[in-house]
Amino acid sequence: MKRRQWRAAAPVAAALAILGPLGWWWQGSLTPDTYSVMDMGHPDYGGGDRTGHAAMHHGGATVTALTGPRDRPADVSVTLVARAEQIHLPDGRSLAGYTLNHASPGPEIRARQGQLVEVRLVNESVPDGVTLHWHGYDVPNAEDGVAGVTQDAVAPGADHVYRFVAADAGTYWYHSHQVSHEQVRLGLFGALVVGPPSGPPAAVDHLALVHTYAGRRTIAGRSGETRVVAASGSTVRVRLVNTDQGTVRAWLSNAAYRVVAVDGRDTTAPPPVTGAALVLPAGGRADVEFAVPDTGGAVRVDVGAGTALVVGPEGAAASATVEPKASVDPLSYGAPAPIGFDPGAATRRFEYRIGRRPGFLDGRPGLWWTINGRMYPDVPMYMVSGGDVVRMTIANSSGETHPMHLHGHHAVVLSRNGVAATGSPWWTDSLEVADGETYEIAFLADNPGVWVDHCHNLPHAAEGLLAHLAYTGVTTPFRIGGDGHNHPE
Ligand SMILES: [Cu+2]
Repeated sequence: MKRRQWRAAAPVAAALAILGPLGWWWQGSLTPDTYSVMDMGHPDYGGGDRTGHAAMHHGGATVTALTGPRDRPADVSVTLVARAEQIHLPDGRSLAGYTLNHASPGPEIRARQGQLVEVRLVNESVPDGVTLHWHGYDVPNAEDGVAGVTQDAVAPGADHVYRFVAADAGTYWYHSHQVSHEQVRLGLFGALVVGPPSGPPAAVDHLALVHTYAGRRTIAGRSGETRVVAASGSTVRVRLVNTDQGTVRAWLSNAAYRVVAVDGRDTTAPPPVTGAALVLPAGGRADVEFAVPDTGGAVRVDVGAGTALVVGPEGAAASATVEPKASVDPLSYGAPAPIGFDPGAATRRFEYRIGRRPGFLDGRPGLWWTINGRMYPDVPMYMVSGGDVVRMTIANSSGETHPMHLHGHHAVVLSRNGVAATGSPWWTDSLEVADGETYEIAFLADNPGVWVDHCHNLPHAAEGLLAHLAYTGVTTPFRIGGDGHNHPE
């Protein structure tokens, strides 16, 4: 090649040297139109037994067999009809979104511990299809409601029946897990509250579903103040549920309060709190208990943005206080108690390290989340067997906070940034992991299936911040995309 020709060719060669690998990188990021989450990423056995792996590929159990009771009569029976239509909020606003039985939030489902809950979901007019996931409720896998993993999305005109025993008391919620980053924000959710098996309910037991509709924070669809009537001196339980994508801080004025439950689990010996707010991660719940003053005033429960409950006798006033800077720290709140297993005897140890880097996600360039240095769909498949004691380190160096949500299990927090938990056992299903934080958690693998383990800032999940926990020998016949049009995130 002559010198001049070489001069002309050099920039082309240089461009190819850059574009070639970039093209390869781009192409490698493309996900197929349809795939099974079982074929996604790479199995991680966490140092434990691998024997179930062969079973997984040679006809083990499928998630469809892991249902709640099919024959037992239902104690609580609810039909929820999903529609795409105008939401008419109690605070007078209207917006285009999704409803359940013509309302958002959808109906509150109340049950008692031990009852069989049956919910028939009918999709009348949601074009993308819908599902119901029981957030924080450790249902059998087939009832978990994740499109493409535990069922197909329910198409317009179709229905689907969920059945499960209300084994645990506490405060939970339900929401669609099909195109969830859009459907939850636009209204497809409601509360699930399970009370003790018998006995009278608390004098005042008030549900407070916090949700932001069209930029305005509400409690049960109402912005500003909502009055809750309660007699002077009475004890009140407020069940706070954060259905938003970001953290909510709640605080009380005119009363001390106790945090009596976190993520559906009662705390042990909760001390009274004053001058500190309660942090609710996205998807998280907390029950607070307090006494209405016997001097005639009311208690104000603020959830930020000027939205609050005012709890007290008719007409009683409660002046607002400024949001406290301090927060209740569940790591040291309350008194220790047995957790029922020994995290020191772990049979699997996993890492879930969240980062961020430039790359392509399904062909789209951007700054994307990584799990253990790799990007979706090249993420770990955490493999466990029934009976395993599992430890997981969740570390976040991504620059943003992530409320991490493992389906089907409650985990207990062992430590944060190397500091051991010393309070009431901190059972959680929605754990805020802030940038720079490292949590060590443990759980018992006692609910076979294929479970999503994802960020509940739902747009983050749609951007690939999700992985799965799978039991050896269990597989799913459902597929992402494809004929079922399953797009869970
Ligand atoms: Cu996130």
